[in-house]
Amino acid sequence: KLAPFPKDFLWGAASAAYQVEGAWNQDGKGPSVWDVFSKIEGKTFEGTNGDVAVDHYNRYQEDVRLMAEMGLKAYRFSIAWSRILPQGEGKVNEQGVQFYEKLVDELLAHGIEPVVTLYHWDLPLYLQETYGGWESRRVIAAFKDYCRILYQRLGKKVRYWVTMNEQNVFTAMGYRWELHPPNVSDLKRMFQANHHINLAQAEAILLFKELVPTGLIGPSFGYGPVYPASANPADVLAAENGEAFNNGWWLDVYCKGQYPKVIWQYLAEQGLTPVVEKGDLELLAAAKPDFLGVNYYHGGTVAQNEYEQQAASPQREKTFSGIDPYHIQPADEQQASPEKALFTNVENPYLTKTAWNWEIDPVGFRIAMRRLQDKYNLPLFITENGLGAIDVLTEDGTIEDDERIAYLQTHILEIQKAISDGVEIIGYCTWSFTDLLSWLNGYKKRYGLVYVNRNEASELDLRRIPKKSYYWYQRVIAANGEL
Ligand code: BGP
Repeated sequence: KLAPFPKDFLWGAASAAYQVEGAWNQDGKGPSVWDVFSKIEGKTFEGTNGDVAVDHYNRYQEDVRLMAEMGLKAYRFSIAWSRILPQGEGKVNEQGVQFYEKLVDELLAHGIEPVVTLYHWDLPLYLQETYGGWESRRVIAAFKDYCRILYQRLGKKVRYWVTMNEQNVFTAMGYRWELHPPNVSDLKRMFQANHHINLAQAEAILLFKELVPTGLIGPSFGYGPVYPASANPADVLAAENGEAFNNGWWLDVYCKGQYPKVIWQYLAEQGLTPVVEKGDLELLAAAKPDFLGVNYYHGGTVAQNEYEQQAASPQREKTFSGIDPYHIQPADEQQASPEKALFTNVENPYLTKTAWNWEIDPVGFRIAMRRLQDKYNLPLFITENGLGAIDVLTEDGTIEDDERIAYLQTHILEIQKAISDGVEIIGYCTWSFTDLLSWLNGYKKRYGLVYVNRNEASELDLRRIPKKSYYWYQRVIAANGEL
């Protein structure tokens, strides 16, 4: 028999500023790296960008009303750094701060717990252009100052805070695959920027403990368990390497304050380890998160490098639809891959896939929750999980997204199983509340419980229409997860 969900379980939904807000230059907002990157030809799906997105900035009241009607208990959103500080540092833009104050008040007035993400990838452009973004230590200090403003202004009202969203994804996409800003392919630079992001996060956590003693803070990590392709011990070892390289490289730093030795050693041999200054490791060790935010979509399967399946595995194309942000390794790039000797990514024959080629793996979700709790011993907050699909608005005005319902249902059941296994879970935010901009797939790949009418050519009325999944999730919340 399964244990019930805790009474105060936070049934939520999530979003990120650049993906929903629009209003890209309204009320004093400065440009972010995404405002520029999305306009580079060929970088985003059909040239889509977040200038308007779903205009949440101007329609937040309507959105919160829809959340309240659904019974949502928590809403995770991110703050656009360049709304608060148009240049990322220096003068505060009052109007930007006030927008988030109003949003938080609106949520609280409707009994919805705000969950604030400090950094969901939209670095102020000025910091990139002036200092070189995360490659500069100067940006660590700027991030700390930005956090201070938010802690001071929102710290009394907001209890849950997320530091970095998917550091593993945005560093790889930005510094390895040239698929995100800063549009670089340079592993040495990637590992250096990554180290600075770790330090920025540690500073943000320490400052938080000082200024918001009643709150809870942690990172949101894009976690996927790594499976061995077979019971061959060499494959099992490869899977352990995969766990350390794909996950431990960040999680060990967050939770244990140290880089995993196996990977450090391996990167050192290739001259890829970051420059670590005096005091850095002490800082990392001192900053302990209160919870671990988990974004779960899928895991990965690996084999020892020489595994014969390597030859048989279909080549992955670097197309918009085939992107797997966690472990993309287009065949042509495997040559230059630093993990080449550690493991080889292979297909998993047991799993089906979404229209975007992402594996559907609810059991992997339970494995993830158990593994993370055992390894890091922190409460978990599921900060993202959901299905990207092509949703169709029918002539009678409904959206029958049964596929999404099935996806969410199977994943929520695994949460209940994990709770029954003894894992402590604070809440679950489905990705996403409304439809929104998918970084590389524009508005075609939809995740929302609420449809937004945004079909580029013809209509841009941005009407909100609850999907079938909205009413389904409403019932789930009302029943506290008893499906
Ligand atoms: C996560 C990001 C989200 C969201 C989601 C879906 O990696 O944190 O911001 O975009 O993935 O990804 P996509 O839009 O690429 O399908």
